[in-house]
Amino acid sequence: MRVLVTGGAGFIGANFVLRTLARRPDAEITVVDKLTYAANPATLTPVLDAITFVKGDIADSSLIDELVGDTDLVVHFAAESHNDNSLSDPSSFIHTNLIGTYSLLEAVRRHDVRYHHISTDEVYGDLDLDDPARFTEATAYNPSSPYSSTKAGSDLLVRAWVRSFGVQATISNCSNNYGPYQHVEKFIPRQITNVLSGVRPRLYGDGRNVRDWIHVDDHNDAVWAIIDRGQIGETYLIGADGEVDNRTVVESILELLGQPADAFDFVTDRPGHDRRYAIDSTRLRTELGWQPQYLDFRSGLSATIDWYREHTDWWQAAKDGVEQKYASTEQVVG
Ligand code: NAD
Ligand code: TDX
Repeated sequence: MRVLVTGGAGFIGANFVLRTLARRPDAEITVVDKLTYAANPATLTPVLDAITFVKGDIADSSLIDELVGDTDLVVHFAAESHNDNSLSDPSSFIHTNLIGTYSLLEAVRRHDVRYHHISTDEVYGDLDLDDPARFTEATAYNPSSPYSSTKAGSDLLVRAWVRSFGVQATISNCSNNYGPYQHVEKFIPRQITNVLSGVRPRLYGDGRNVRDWIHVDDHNDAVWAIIDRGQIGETYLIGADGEVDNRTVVESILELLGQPADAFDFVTDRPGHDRRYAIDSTRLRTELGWQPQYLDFRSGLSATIDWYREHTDWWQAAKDGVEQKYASTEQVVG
């Protein structure tokens, strides 16, 4: 099976490529990636002989038409993915998440190619801390940020291309991923690499916002379950019952790295900061038989800390620039 992976030099896409190479010997992988600031080409260096790598923009419709015409399956990970960046400049989010997805949909439509669309639980907005509800496939879209609104828009494009043009597509909306090869701008790698660099972790607002953590390998196994056994035109929510508040995550990182659990700072809150995400993944589990393998968040976090400690070369080059950018917007408040 020929598989075109968009965004395969980023966090989840690269983990997907590495895991697919290890577990699906029938897959012939081509990666298309623009290599934005978020990509780290070093992740794929050890496997470049086993894949075809194309540097390119998913919004380049002639390049995408050529690549899609030569594949059996598109798995679309490429995106501008960081909420904080979308607040300072949304333009690249419109370009990649909306125009880029449109370009892929038109190509899979022309070539009648199977398409899986990777999306996020953030399209559903947020939940109150004391709300017993969790997101399901039936929850109404209510995105908060430029990032999540462009992801919501891209999901709606997919639904329309399925209904109007018969495109063979599935959609998955996953909760927050953690694991190796995640960019140091994101919460968990930022705090781990802060502590490893002798800098205090930074919590937005009151630190009580809740994210529903899932290991990236569990996410990617669910993606394959949907590709193999999902129903065309359907949406599946991916989550591993991993709700933890941000303060608890930071305290755990500090403890696991042998620091006092209170050695962090509160900084100015993210504008529009979503309070809580929570996924009900019953459909994926009952209809497709998927189960997460990483059941204990603290041990998954510990393994992730070990990975960052052992791979300083992978993240060090990006660290200073990320922290300079954060320093221009955030202030210590407590
Ligand atoms: P990432 O930012 O780490 O990687 C994105 C990749 O896409 C990078 O390699 C980048 O170079 C590439 N890219 C960006 N614009 C491109 C363009 N125009 N053309 C080609 N390539 C381009 O992102 P991630 O965290 O790996 O997220 C992957 C996908 O999963 C995204 O669609 C995101 O919305 C979704 N998602 C992420 C999470 C999470 O917790 N990280 C959770 C749920 C869903
Ligand atoms: O320094 C920080 N301090 C802090 O308290 C950073 C970077 C974040 N935070 C908070 C904000 C969030 O409540 O931590 C939480 C997680 O933040 P991010 O890593 O920026 O993730 P989030 O905004 O939740 O979005 C992530 O999950 C859903 C991904 O970046 C998205 O691509 C995905 O769709």
